[in-house]
Amino acid sequence: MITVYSDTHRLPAPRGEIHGGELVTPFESPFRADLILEAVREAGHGPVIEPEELGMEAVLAIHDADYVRFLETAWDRWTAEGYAGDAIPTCFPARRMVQRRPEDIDGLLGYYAFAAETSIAAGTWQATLAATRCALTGAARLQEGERGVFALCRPPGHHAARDLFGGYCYLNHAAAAAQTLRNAGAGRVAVLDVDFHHGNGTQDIFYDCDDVFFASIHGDPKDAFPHFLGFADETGSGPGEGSTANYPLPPGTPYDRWAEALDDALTRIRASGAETLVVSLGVDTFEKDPISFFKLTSEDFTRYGETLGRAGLPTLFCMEGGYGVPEIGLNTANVLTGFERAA
Ligand code: Q9C
Ligand code: ZN
Repeated sequence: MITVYSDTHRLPAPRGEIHGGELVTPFESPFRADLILEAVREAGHGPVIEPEELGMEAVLAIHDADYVRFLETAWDRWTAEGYAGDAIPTCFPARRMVQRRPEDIDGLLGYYAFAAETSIAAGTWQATLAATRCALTGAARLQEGERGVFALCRPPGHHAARDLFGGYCYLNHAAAAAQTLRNAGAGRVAVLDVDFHHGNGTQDIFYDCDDVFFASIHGDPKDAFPHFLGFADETGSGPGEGSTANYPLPPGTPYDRWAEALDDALTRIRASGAETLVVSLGVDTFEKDPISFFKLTSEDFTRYGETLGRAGLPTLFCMEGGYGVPEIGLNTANVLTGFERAA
């Protein structure tokens, strides 16, 4: 399987993440992509290709233009204030406050963030744009007839909404690819989000849209990030009513229970008439993931890769989460290997 990857992910990234009241080394670190690249190479998933230098059209199709300009300029504006650390949002437009775009960088950070663990640093913009280009290049290969492509996106994307960053995400790579495939006449497109966390950004982008079906299997938001979206009664709105399916699952969920949700999601995706599949592939469902609570084993990733292969759709995998342990490489490669075996 072709892997799309850019070294740009390595540019100076946030040094700290607020976690348990401390500023710790971010869980979302360059080391993740190194492990994953090494494992997919070892499993024979090549060639590894560079993303194309694409324009901004696909990004602006799913993100607000002022938000994109903010992301592009935030670090320079932050350092111009004389601040020495990462750009971290600290004040948010909460209930009963005015939802008006501020002028200053501290205000803008809070306006465009939905969580404070995700800071902005020197290379954040370049890295996230390169990650979107990995997904878009993968989408182009799919249109040329590839059966499956892996976009090794870093930082991840599925928490980024039209005009919000957070959950280690700034631009939504899977959503940009899905919209691009849709515009290119791919028929209906489905996004299946198997990251441990709910794909709140992707859901938000397609919530009122009936030609992109969105399904997410994730830790119940009553116990897990992003806390404020991803409940089972969120099913879409307007023309998109019925085009969103959420499967919130409790702490300790083992593979069998998780796989039942996957089967149901795939049944819904088939019924939607989707002709192309974009998978938001997070491997933080692993039993040893440091910030999650499902119990999948490394073999389970192969098993569900096979299930995805049997679904029979051209499939673009976009890397999302998975943290802390060396197995994130193997688990990712296992999904792709299972897919290719069954496809
Ligand atoms: N202090 C993705 O997997 N923080 N994002 C959780 C830990 C945010 C995960 C709380 C987790 C975001 C793409
Ligand atoms: Zn996640």
